[in-house]
Amino acid sequence: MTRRITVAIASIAALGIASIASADAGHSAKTYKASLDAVDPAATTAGLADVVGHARLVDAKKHDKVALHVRNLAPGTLYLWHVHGGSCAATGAPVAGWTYRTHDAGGNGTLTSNASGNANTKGTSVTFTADPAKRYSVNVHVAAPTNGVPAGTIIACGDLNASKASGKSKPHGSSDNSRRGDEHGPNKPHPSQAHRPKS
Ligand SMILES: [Cu+2]
Repeated sequence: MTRRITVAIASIAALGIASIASADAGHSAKTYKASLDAVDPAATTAGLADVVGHARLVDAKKHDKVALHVRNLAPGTLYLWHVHGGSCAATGAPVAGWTYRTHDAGGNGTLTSNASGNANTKGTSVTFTADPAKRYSVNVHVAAPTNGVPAGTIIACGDLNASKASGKSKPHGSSDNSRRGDEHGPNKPHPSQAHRPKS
């Protein structure tokens, strides 16, 4: 008797968790961020040991978007990039359904650095829905053989992690004007978060 009750309670609890998770996934936009770092030894061999970047992905109901910023690339050079399934440590295939602002005939995102070695680009999707059970990452590949590193080799990668700050999206040059007087500026982290005591 006792055992049966325990089982019933356990399954109710499991159902509750499952329905909360799925209701949440179908609702508001979620933001994911990635910090890209060099993937060695390929990056160093390619002369890109200091490559860094960041990506921001918004998984909305329909208008999903991803923005990528990369620094310390070779000047004026074409690279490839994607949103991938899997983490940087266990990279899967590029996620289908993304349309990159510039791309090659195969649909690979293309990224061209400026004279300073910086590059910015973005992509959109109407079908992307992050599976909470899966990992995603953003990476950059050399498009051409570089110092013996074969074309297509990943030289920078960052794992996408859900952002705690997904509620406060920052629209282009609007509402922040009201905070101009704040000497710390609108983008500084909140001090109370930085000094949280260790537990
Ligand atoms: Cu890729």
